[in-house]
Amino acid sequence: MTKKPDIESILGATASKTFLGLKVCHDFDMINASSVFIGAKGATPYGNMGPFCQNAPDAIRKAIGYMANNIDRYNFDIGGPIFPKGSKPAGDYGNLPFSETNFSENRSVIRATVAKALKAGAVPIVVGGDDSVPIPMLDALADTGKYYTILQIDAHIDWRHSHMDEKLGLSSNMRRASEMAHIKQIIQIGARGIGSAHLDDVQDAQEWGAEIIPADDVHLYGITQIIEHITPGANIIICFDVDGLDPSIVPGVLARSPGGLTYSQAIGLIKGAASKGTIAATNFTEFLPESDVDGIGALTVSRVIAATMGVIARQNNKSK
Ligand SMILES: [Mn+2]
Repeated sequence: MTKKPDIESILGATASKTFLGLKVCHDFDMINASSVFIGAKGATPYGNMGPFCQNAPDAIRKAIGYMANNIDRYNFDIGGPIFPKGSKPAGDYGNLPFSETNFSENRSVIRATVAKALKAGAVPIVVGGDDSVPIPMLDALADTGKYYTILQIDAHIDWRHSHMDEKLGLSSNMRRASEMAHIKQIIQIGARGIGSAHLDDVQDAQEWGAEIIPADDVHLYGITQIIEHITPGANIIICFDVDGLDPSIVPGVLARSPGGLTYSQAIGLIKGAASKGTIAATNFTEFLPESDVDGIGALTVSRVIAATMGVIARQNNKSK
């Protein structure tokens, strides 16, 4: 038997409990962070499913632990160190408390924490939980008085009125977003195969004005045309369901669906968004560590988040 070489020790890895070894960042010091990783185990899980993505935040932190000691090295995904000289680094808020019975409390905690981050000027990066998590995050953005464009990356459009008698569940987040006065534009990227949507859900989405770009079109025409859809100067919310990525790079999802986005397309969309407007909030949901294969999905998602932090740190510099 051959032993796997320990690449982590070659890279100088040390055990880190926070994402990328970032400083723990609580309410009062979010002001010193360009963005903040907020771990969420869930919000409004469907009754028979439970909080199936509750272990995502810790699995994602662990997957990028090997980079914690090398955070100042050149990251070719974003053309420089993650946090360039003069920029504010990101922080890690830890995991929010989660109740398996009191879903309204889960939503309140997410909403309040996102609101605190926004007030401090740190872009919230809400990580973990199923796709019900974005709903309270989006709610919190109403308080800013600004208007927003949502860039949703997902294999599913999530336009169900309700599912399993639950209106605030994972299949309804874009429907709920469309009902919020502060959401002016929704661009949905990566849909493929069969999801929760019926024909009338797709028709409602299109009637509202949601721009649906199926994964096939992303592969055929590239991401440039999608970035052109973003209103110039927009405040952008990236709602990233990691099943939008191809299951070959993120096998740790509930329902693997072939034909998903590549890593480069995802990074390109995030960089493209920041070039067109300002990223105001993000979430990364639906990662299911128990279905992952050899940690490849946790690694992919953690790398997308690290690149996103770098993109956000740069946009903060730009605006000053
Ligand atoms: Mn999905």
